[in-house]
Amino acid sequence: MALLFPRLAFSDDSLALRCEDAELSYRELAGAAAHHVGRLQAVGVSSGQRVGVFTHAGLGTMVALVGDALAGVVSVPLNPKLGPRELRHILRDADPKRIYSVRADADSLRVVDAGGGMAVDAIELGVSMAPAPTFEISDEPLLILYTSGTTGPPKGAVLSSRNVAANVDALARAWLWTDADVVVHALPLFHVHGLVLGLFGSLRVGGALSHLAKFSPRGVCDAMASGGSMLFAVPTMYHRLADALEHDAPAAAAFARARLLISGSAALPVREHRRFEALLGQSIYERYGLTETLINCAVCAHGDAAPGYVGPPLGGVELRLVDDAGVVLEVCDDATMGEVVVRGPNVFLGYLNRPEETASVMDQEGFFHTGDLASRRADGGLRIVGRRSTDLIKTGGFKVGAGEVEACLLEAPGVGEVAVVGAMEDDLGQRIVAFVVPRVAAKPPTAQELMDHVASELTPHKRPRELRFVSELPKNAMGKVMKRALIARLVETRDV
Ligand code: MLC
Ligand code: AMP
Repeated sequence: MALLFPRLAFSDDSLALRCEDAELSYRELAGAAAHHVGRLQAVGVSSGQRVGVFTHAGLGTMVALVGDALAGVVSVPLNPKLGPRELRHILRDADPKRIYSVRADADSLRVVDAGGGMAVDAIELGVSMAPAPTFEISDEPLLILYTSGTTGPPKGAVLSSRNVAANVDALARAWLWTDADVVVHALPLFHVHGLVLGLFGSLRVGGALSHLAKFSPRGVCDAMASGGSMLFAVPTMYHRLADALEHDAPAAAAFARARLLISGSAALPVREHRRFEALLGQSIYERYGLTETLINCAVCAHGDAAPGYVGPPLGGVELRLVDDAGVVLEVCDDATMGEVVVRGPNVFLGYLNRPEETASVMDQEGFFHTGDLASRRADGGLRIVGRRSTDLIKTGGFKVGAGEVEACLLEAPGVGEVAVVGAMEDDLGQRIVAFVVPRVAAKPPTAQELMDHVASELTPHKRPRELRFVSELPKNAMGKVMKRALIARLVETRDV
C-alpha cells in the first residue's frame, strides 16, 4: 500500500508543522487531520468531492488541507486576497460542496459579496481519537490550483496524488531531502511552491515545515536560526534578503547551519546568486516548474549550483526542446533555443471543465507544452531564456495574464484602450505596466484610481505598478497591439 504521507500513519512526537509560535507534532497533526475528516463525513462530503479552503496562513489551514487529502477530498485552495470577480469565477467553475476557513465569518461575507450562496464553515483545530484515514496514492484528483492564462479568467489545474508523490520523491532524491530536514518558507499556501512542495513535500518526506505567515527578511533569518535546514523562496525574496543581509552582517550567521537554499517560480538573476555567495558563502540551487507540471528540473544538491541554470530534468521527467514546427532539437550547445515540453508522472490531469484548453497544451505524444523557451548544455542542464508569450507576466513569482488585467482596466471609468506588459526590474523580476489611452484625452483617470480599481476587483498583486498614458497604442496591420514595441519603448526610456 503506497501512502501519500507515510509518517502520519505511524506518527510520533517529532515536529511536523510550525507557524509563528504554534506547533504540531506528527501525532497531533494526525489527530487534528482525523478530526477534520470526521467533520467532512458528518456533513456528507465524500471522497472525490471538492471543497474550497481559504488559505490564511496558520496551522488550521494546513490541517484542513492535509485532512482533505487523507479523506480523498479534492481541495480547491482559495487565496484570501482574491478579488470578488476571481472568487465568483472560481466558485462557479469549481462548484465546491463546502468551503472552510479559519476566518469563517469574514470569508462568508466575501463569498456573499462575490455572489456565492454558500456559508463558510470554520476550521477547527480539534483532536480525534479515531485514527486518520490512510490515504493511498492514486490517479484521482487531489488538488485544483487556479492559474492564469494569457487571456480570460484563471483555469483550474487538476493534480492527482500520484503527481504530487512522484514529484516530491524525485525532488527528495535530487535534494537529499529527508525526515531530518526542516523547511522554512514564507510562501502562500494556494500555489505549487508553498503548498505542494512546502507543505505536502515536507510531510511526505517526514520532515518538518516552519511556515511564516508573512515574508520578511528578519522572519526568515529567525526561522533559519531556529533550526531551518532548507529555505524555499522566490527570487524576489532572495533579492530582499540579500539587501537586508548587506546591511546586517551578523544576521548572516542565521544561515550557518542551512543545508540547501532553493529558488524557483521565476528566474533567479545570476547577480543574486553572486550576492548570496559573497554574503553567506552559500549558493542558491534553482529548480524550474509550472502549476500544470509541478517541478521539471532541479540542480542536484550533490552537484555545483550553476548560476543561470535550473538543472537537468528530474528523474522520471521526459523533457524535450522543440522548434516552432514541433521538431525535436537534440543539440546541447547551450545556445539553440526551443520550447520546453515535458511528459511524465508529474504532468497534471488537465484543466477543470476545459477539455479544449487541455488539448491545446498537450500534444499527440502526451507532452505538455510549457510555453517557456530554453537552451541546454552538454550535461543536460537547462537555461530558461524567456517565454513564447508576452502576455504572461511573472511578478514576485506570481503568474499574471495580461488579458485579465486589461479586461479589468477596460471597465474602469475613463479608459478607452489599454495594453498591459511586463517590464524587467530587480525586485519583482517583472513589474506590471499598463499603457492606457484615456477615453477623453483632456480628462484622463489618475494612475492611483486605476491601480486601486484592479487591486479591488482582482488579487492586489495583479495591479499595475506603473501606468503610462498615451494617445494611441502601436498596432500592426491586423489591428493587434504590438506589445514588443511597448516593451522596447520602456527599455528606451531606461525605466526597466
Ligand atoms: C498595495 N497593497 C494594496 C495596494 N497596494 N492593496 C490594495 N490596493 C492597492 N492599491 C497591499 C497588498 O495587498 C499587500 O498587503 C501589500 O500592499 C503589499 O503587497 P505587494 O506589494 O503586492 O507585495 P509584495 O511586497 O510586492 O510581495 C512580494 C512577495 C510576493 C515576494 C512577498 O510577491 C509573494 O509572496 N510571492 C510568492 C509567489 C508564489 O508563491 N509563487 C509560486 C507560484 S507556483 P499585505 O497585507 O499582504 O501586506 C509556480 C510554480 C513553481 O510558479 O515553479 O514554483
Ligand atoms: P505558474 O504557472 O505560476 O506555476 O508559473 C510557471 C512559470 O514560472 C513557468 O512557466 C516559468 O515561466 C516560470 N518559472 C518557474 N520556475 C522558474 C525558474 N527557475 N526560472 C525561470 N522561470 C521559472
